[in-house]
Amino acid sequence: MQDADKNGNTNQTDGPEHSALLGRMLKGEKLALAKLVTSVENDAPFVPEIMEEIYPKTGRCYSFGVTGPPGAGKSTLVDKLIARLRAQDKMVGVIAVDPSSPFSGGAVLGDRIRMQRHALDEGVFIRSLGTRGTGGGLSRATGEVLRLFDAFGMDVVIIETVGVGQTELDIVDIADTTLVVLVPESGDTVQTMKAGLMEIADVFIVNKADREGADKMVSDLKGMVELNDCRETDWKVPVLLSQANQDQGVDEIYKELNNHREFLDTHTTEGERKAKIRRRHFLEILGHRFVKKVEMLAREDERFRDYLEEVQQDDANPYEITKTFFQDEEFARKIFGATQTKPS
Ligand SMILES: Nc1nc2c(ncn2[C@@H]2O[C@H](COP(=O)(O)OP(=O)(O)OP(=O)(O)O)[C@@H](O)[C@H]2O)c(=O)[nH]1
Ligand SMILES: [Mg+2]
Repeated sequence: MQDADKNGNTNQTDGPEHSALLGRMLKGEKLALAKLVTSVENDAPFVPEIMEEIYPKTGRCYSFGVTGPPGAGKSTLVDKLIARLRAQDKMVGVIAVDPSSPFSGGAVLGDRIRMQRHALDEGVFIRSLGTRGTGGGLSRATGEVLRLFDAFGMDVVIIETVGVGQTELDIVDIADTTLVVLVPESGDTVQTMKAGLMEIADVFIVNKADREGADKMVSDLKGMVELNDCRETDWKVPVLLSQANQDQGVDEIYKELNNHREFLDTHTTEGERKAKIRRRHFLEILGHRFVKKVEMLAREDERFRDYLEEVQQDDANPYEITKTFFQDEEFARKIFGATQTKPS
């Protein structure tokens, strides 16, 4: 494990180097952007400082998530959508999130991402994110990469996530609009994930229209959407049929994306929406910092080790020990107080 910094704080010696990197990124250098994405992924100690600095430059791009079971055709669809965005001269960033893969960076780009034809396009930046280094904080990392892309000047950021499960639900929460891509074979998924899907989908897509059962799937979903009352919004969730590999039905999907974006702009005030996002960011950052501090204590603090010893005893009660810990002023100071927490 790489522990560049004992305090979970900025490592001073990194200072000039990472601000130079940031400067280069803000000037539009993709290599610098790529390096910063890697830092976010590895949760490098200077990341909070970078984020603080770029935050005022964020909030301009539009983002949408594309989620659905493995092999549904998400990347194929994303590839076609990139082409439409490029035709409008939009600068596009893609984050391909794979909660099941430890790999990141270039490692899985070959197989899973069918967007290579855009890889050499100056106006497209594609990056995959695996779980490695993020320490379970894939959702945090995705949000931070999105903000880096935003500050870099991307007009649109696409977040592709494999699967339909809790991690994906967290991740799609980050995007403005969520497309859920299903295939005629997804019947079981739809049944088990019904409530979850209804909550997250702004647009349903039944891809692989060439397969048997596609029309039935569309009408089933339409029925479910009609009956759905778990969302407080006037947005009517469209259910669209596509055959992404033949570029069929993609224009309609692109149109609905724009409709939803317009809906967001007109139905929630920008201020309201951003206030909500900032509130979520704050809680996320706070939680993450807290966890890092506790991890640091567990590694390095003698007295904290006493707690760890104690909790391992046969008759120990972790709840009771947690209560004692929260009342321990020395640790309150170490966690919330001055930034320098020298191991005792
Ligand atoms: N028959 C058929 N095949 C399609 C269609 N769209 C995509 N495919 C194929 O389905 C396979 C999987 O497509 P991908 O775009 O990689 O699917 P994905 O959802 O991104 O897959 P993962 O990222 O691995 O979860 C590829 O072989 C595509 O060519 C379609 O409409 N019909
Ligand atoms: Mg894919």
